[in-house]
Order: sequence, then structure tokens, then C-alpha cells
Amino acid sequence: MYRFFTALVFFSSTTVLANDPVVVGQKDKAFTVSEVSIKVGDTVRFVNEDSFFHNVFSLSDAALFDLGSFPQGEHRDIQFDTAGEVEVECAIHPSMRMVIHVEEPEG
Ligand SMILES: [Cu+2]
Repeated sequence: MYRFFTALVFFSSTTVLANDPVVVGQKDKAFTVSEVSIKVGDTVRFVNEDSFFHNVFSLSDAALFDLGSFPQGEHRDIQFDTAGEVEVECAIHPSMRMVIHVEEPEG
């Protein structure tokens, strides 16, 4: 029973990560998740759910980027091509931080 459950979870999460963006919200001046694990090649979508602007940027070696600032309801996508740990921040709200673990694909 336990084996079956594990296999099911693995299958569904792999399917989602391979095809669809991993969604991370920005709500109440915070990222909706503090950490997320993805595979190399996956895309993360940042969605602004607040009524004011947010920004998304990272100074990490594995992914150096600045997606700019955007208002409520808008989103920005970014694909991760290098394995490593990516610290993501918002330039407007310094307390907003989260970490993306970009892992090598298995097998
Ligand atoms: Cu912000």
C-alpha cells in the first residue's frame, strides 16, 4: 500500500513539473511557498496576487535574472537551465524571499 502511494505521488508530480509551469504566488507581501524543488528545464511562473506591484529577481549563480516589476493579476515566467540553489527576492519588498532547488533530471 505504501509503495503504491509513493509511486502515485511520484508519477503525478513528475507529470506536472515536466509539462506545466510551477506556480508561485506573491500574496500579502510574501511568496506563497518558501521553497520549491524543480528539475533542470522546468519553468516557474510568478503570479502577483496583491493589489500592488511586485518584482522578481535573483543574484544566484545558478540563475541570475530580473523579471522586472508587474501589477496585480500579471505573471512572469522563467525557465531554469542550470542545477543549483536559486534565491529569489522582490526588489520592492526586501522581506520577500524564497528558494528554488533546481535538480538534475533523474536517470
Ligand atoms: Cu514584492
